[in-house]
Amino acid sequence: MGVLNVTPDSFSDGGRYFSTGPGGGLAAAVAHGVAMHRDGAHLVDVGGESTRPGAERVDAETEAARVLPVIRELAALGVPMSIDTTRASVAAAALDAGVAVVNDVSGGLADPDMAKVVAGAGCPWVLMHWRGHSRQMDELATYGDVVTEVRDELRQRVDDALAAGVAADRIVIDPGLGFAKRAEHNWQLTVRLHEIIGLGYPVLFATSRKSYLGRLLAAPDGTPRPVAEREAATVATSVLAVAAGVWGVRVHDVRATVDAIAVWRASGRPRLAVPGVATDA
Ligand code: PMM
Repeated sequence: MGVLNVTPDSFSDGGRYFSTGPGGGLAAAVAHGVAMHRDGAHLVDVGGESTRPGAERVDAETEAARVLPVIRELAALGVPMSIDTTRASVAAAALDAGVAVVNDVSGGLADPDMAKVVAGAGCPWVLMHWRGHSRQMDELATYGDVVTEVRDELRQRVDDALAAGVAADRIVIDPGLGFAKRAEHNWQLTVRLHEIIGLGYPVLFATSRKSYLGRLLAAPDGTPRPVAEREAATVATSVLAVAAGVWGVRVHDVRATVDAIAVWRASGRPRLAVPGVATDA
């Protein structure tokens, strides 16, 4: 999954593909979506609202006005897409305009109408682990055992989706790295990713350029590695997740991760050993 944020303020690519902004953002956004598809993205994930920690919300009309022109053009060019939104109205309009998948970072919690839209469309729905909107999520990062709690809360999101009429084979789950999670929580979810996979649903894993990687690679004086220089770490975390058995990874630089996965495949698709589980090697 390749990231296409058409926002003025997303943490990594904010402003670059801002479709309603000055300087021909629409053409740049469409060209970037096409390029990611050509580089091997099975889905281009179009988002019109920044979810970076502390971000203020935009209204639904603004969000839709950002994403719909991009989606229409990419659909006409045959690029498969997901819509990164927590709003049912934006998801419905994006589905009408040609997206195939709804990627909901709130796991259905932010908008009670989302389940209805997804069930009606019969489309895949990515349910991410979420505890609250960006402005408050840092204070919600309190856990006893983060992996157990994320797993249990994801199971609840899945049960709610099933109860709302979403088919089990349409559900994808995501532990939501960086969303109400500190660095140590993200690493625990990486080390014990098999426990999330063990829920029995396809898993999406999204680490791309996130701040915990910047902190891992900080300079000796503690300055975090800049966003644009976290690519090797992104590739490493994504390949580890693929080797653990995830369904997909969400990245900004599609080519680098696709190349690394090609190496993993050519190497016989080595699997990470899971504690307590016999390998089939
Ligand atoms: N992270 C971001 C946005 N959307 N969607 C899913 N399913 N999982 C994520 O972890 C996720 C997401 C934030 O990153 P961005 O600002 O670079 O898009």
